Amino acid sequence: MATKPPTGDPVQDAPQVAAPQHAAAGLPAVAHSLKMAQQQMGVRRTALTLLRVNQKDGFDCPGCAWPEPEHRHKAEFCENGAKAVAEEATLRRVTPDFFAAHPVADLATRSGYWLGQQGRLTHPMYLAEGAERYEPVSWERAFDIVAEELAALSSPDEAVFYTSGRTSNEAAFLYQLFAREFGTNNLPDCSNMCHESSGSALTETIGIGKGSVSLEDLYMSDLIIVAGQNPGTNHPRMLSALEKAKANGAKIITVNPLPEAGLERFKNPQTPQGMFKGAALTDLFLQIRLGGDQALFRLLNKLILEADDAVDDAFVREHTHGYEEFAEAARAADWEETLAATGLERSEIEEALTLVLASERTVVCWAMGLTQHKHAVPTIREVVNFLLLRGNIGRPGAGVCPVRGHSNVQGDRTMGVFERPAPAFLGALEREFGFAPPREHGFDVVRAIRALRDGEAKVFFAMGGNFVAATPDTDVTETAMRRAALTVHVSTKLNRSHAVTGARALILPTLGRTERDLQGSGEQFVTVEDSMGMVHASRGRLEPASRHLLSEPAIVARLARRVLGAASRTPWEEFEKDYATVRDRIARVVPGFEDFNGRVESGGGFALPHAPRDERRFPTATGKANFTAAPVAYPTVPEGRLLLQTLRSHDQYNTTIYGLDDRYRGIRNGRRVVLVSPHDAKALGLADGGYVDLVSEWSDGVERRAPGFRVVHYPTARGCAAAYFPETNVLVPLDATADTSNTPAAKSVVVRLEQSATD
Ligand SMILES: Nc1nc2c(c(=O)[nH]1)N[C@H]1C(S)=C(S)[C@@H](COP(=O)(O)OP(=O)(O)OC[C@H]3O[C@@H](n4cnc5c(=O)[nH]c(N)nc54)[C@H](O)[C@@H]3O)O[C@H]1N2
Ligand SMILES: Nc1nc2c(c(=O)[nH]1)N[C@H]1C(S)=C(S)[C@@H](COP(=O)(O)OP(=O)(O)OC[C@H]3O[C@@H](n4cnc5c(=O)[nH]c(N)nc54)[C@H](O)[C@@H]3O)O[C@H]1N2
Ligand SMILES: [Mo]
Repeated sequence: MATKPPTGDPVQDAPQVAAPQHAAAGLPAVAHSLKMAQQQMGVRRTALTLLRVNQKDGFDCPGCAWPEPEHRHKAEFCENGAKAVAEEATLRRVTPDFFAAHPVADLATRSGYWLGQQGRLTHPMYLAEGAERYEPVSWERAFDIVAEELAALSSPDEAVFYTSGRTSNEAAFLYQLFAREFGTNNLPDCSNMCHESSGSALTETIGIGKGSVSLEDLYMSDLIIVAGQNPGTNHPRMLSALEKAKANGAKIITVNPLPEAGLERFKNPQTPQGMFKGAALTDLFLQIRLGGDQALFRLLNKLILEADDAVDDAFVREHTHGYEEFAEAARAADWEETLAATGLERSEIEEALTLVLASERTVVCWAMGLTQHKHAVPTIREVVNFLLLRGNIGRPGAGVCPVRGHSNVQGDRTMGVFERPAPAFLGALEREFGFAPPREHGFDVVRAIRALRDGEAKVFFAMGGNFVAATPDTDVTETAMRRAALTVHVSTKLNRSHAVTGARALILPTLGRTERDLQGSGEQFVTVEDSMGMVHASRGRLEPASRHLLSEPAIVARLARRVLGAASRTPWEEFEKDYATVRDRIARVVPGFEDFNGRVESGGGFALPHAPRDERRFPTATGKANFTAAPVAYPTVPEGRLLLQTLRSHDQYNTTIYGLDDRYRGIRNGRRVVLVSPHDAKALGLADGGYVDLVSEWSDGVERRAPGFRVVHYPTARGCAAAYFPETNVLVPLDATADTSNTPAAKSVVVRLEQSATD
């Protein structure tokens, strides 16, 4: 039977290791994605479903936020998009019988992989206080339970409303509206763990926390720097854009501690020649130490300042602020210190400089390798300095390109899912809906965990995601979650957060992107915003996984009616019936969405305004683009220790595990591996194939331990190690966060590797 989930658990984690690969995609990727899809969906459904991904009349891929090109292929998805779709459109089901057979204590012993493989949730389920099992519950009763617990709070700020980044614009807008009418800005989201550092750095320096380039800009650029990102796995369709840019003459510099296969060579499965030979992508690979990026860009900035005619003086004069102070700091950059911080050779940085100076149009792309460090915000500000110096913002072929993760994480923020909303946004809500939204800032992810831990928050509600597995310091977080009076998860699939609950818990099953959404006024579509600020419609076609599912907008609307009652003048019923009425309100509240319905229905979608990109206008406090001059920082690691980054394998989507392989890195059938450079391994006496415990050392003196990882000798930068999350989240201290953005520093954990007792 194609659609049967695996039975054994713990699933055998027995890593087999081969040499890493040097090219991504090609035939194996196509074969791999079809195999996974057919295991979940069968052959016919696989064909029907995958052809609708990212088409104008189809649904937006629930994978990453990479934009769709103007000329779409018949198959506008990638291997990992196919896996994301299969995971949602699976024919496997988690029914009330399943919950009867598996007490919560049993679910808590299962791996995330096993939980996810059981299939789609079909019924609202309730775990009563003291009960051992979830039991089916009606939607009415479920909303009553939430209302009861919310009413029992001594302040609305004792409730936390989390959002993951798959939620549509319509659902996100209603959700934040409900939270604020209820009375709190406690709206943490996955962005707090993701690109918050980008948002913080960009808002301060260019006035808007979003990227400034389109796909066309990438195609037109002379130089693309890809820093701290692994697109071969996490944004595979980006490789097509890089290939096209290369064909147009662009150079690519890759800055990464790991040689990632996708950036070395791309075998485009959509072209016959690409399938076999493929295109080399990276021209210069800078194998940097973890956290060395700010130092690298600072030195490049010094070298630009010292080169003849390299600074765009007119741009600097007309459009920027803070140049003098920045230039003084940059001139003080030190070669020796930079080489130590980055682990690079002088000649490599000189080679990079040559490419930088030869480029008239430069784009810098980045993702979690830059955002998840203590000094992430100054690092990204330094990237901005680098681009400003040569006028590389607000003209074709140039700009900042933070590559977003979840498919609508950017849209959720645009819709107001933010614990620190702008006063102008709150003002617009107040005018439109006639209530006074709370003005005080709410909890972000890390603060929400502290509040739960300290008994200051008592109700935790999640619109998607897998909070306890995605967040840092697993033991602390799980203990905190268990202190809650009520935990509620609106989910498509079973995950660990359903097994680590408050005194009472609810699972509210919801429609996925791929599914038909029928409401009172007929069939609905939703909208999303991609990583480049393009908004477009998404329409599911599949029969819903169960007739008991409600859509996310319907869940919020019904909950709001039940909780807010007659006090609310918001037409929740109408919103549920017809999402176009939600878009009419968005059009009046959120700048850039004028005539939202008209523009989104006419096909293709539209681009949101972006002042720096469109008119070289910088809506910052100074009215200019701001140079900044933070001191250079980089992690230092005590003798005998390594700096660990926690990252994604090829077969996972955040906490959703598709399989146990990481094909490009040569790892199969296991996830408990730690990649260490052969030099470090030798110095530390760690044989390839030996087993170690990872022990994290942090200033609070607590030793956090993740046992039983197979050592893999791997060509990573010296002094650095890598292992997959969520298994390693137990090692990331809750208080180890980025300055300003408060993002967990998941890419720089100081660890000691101890021989496992069982080795
Ligand atoms: N298939 C799939 N697609 C996904 C996801 C997924 O899990 N699976 N997740 C989605 C989400 S939410 C996100 S945010 C994105 C994440 O996309 P990525 O940011 O690509 O994800 P990571 O696996 O965390 O990889 C981080 C990369 O940065 C490098 N790196 C780490 N530290 C440093 C550093 O200090 N400096 C530099 N220069 N490089 C560094 C790592 O070696 C690695 O190549 O992907 C999205 N797309
Ligand atoms: N150590 C470490 N930790 C990290 C990271 C790291 O690099 N290292 N990366 C961080 C990043 S970048 C991110 S974005 C976070 C991700 O954090 P989250 O977004 O919270 O986690 P996901 O694993 O993406 O959530 C998966 C769950 O979402 C639910 N789901 C899927 N689709 C839908 C839908 O359409 N609607 C609803 N309601 N639910 C749905 C399913 O139940 C599934 O189990 O993790 C962060 N954690
Ligand atoms: Mo993310």
